[in-house]
Amino acid sequence: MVTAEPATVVVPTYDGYRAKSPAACHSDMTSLTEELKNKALSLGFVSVGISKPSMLRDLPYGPVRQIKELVAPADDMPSVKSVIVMVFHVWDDIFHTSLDSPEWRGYGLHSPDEKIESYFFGSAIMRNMAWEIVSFLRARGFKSKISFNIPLKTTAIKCGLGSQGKNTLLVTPTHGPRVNLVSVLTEAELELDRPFESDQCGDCQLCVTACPTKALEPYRLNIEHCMTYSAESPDTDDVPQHVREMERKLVRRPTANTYIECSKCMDVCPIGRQTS
Ligand code: B12
Ligand code: SF4
Ligand code: SF4
Repeated sequence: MVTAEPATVVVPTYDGYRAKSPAACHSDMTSLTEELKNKALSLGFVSVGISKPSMLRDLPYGPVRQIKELVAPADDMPSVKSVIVMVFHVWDDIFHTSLDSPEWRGYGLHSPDEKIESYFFGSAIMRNMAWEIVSFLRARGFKSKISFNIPLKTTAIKCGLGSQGKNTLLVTPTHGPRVNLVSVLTEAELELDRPFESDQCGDCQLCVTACPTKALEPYRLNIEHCMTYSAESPDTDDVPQHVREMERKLVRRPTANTYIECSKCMDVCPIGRQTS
């Protein structure tokens, strides 16, 4: 009887490209995944999960008003094999601070070729941390990039990192919703995590009742009633007058071009309060 030799495949390793058996590939995949996760935790992320494009087919892609076009991982990086989501604990108001240039007027009121400077400090800090993961993967021969263009909350659920709360945010078991998210798309094949299955909210409604403008129904946000949208869109006419007034009264503005985005629906959540 003649049996076929296990197929050999070529995988990138620390010391370049060389042939490997499938068993060796599997253990390489496990050790690369472990090393990558440990690296992410040592950088300060509180958790990290992994999924792949074929498990992310039914997510809410497309435009969110004029705010953002959410795309599938393969539309952001055609050769993507694994999608990594990393969770960053936001423990200080600095992470909610937004700095816009004086020309900023709101989504949809600028042409795409206008150069407008805008920084959200939570994203800026996470982006720097996530670059370390991109460099880690690139040094091992895998094309990789940071992405904020995929729907991060629902992708995080598929990566096993938490559930979507009644505030519509990702609620993590350890830090509740008091987190920000960033993803890295990579050509590396990594071990996958299982999607998070349960709902953690139960009978709680604290975020829904705490929202100053009543922008929330359970699991649903009325975007134009959210003070974050109102603050980010100072000159649009789609925000109701009473929301605009409340936002001008309640949203703190440390300097002329900065404001601290509302985070009431994150702050009140009892989940993960001990660690947050
Ligand atoms: C657009 C956007 C906004 C918009 C619109 C928000 C929205 N909910 O869409 C505005 C400007 C209002 C906004 C506000 C805020 N945002 Co924002 N935002 C985003 C962005 C870019 C996309 C969000 C998105 O996916 N919208 C699409 C819609 C379809 O998603 P959805 O609301 O979750 O809709 C689902 C549910 O409503 C659900 N649903 C509807 N009906 C029902 C009924 C039932 C029964 C159930 C179960 C579900 C359900 O189905 C819908 C489809 O899946 C992400 C970054 C990213 N790339 O993902 C950050 C992001 C979601 N924002 C974030 C944060 C922190 C905030 C704020 C707290 C502001 C702040 N201080 O930073 C507020 C919170 C407001 C709120 N409660 O959602 C974080 C969330 C972190 C977390 N813990 O999840 C993100 C991930 C940014 C980041 N990089 O960390 N945001
Ligand atoms: S960010 Fe503020 S205004 Fe927007 S839904 Fe949360 S609590 Fe309400
Ligand atoms: S405050 Fe309550 S309802 Fe809102 S997300 Fe947290 S557990 Fe869920």
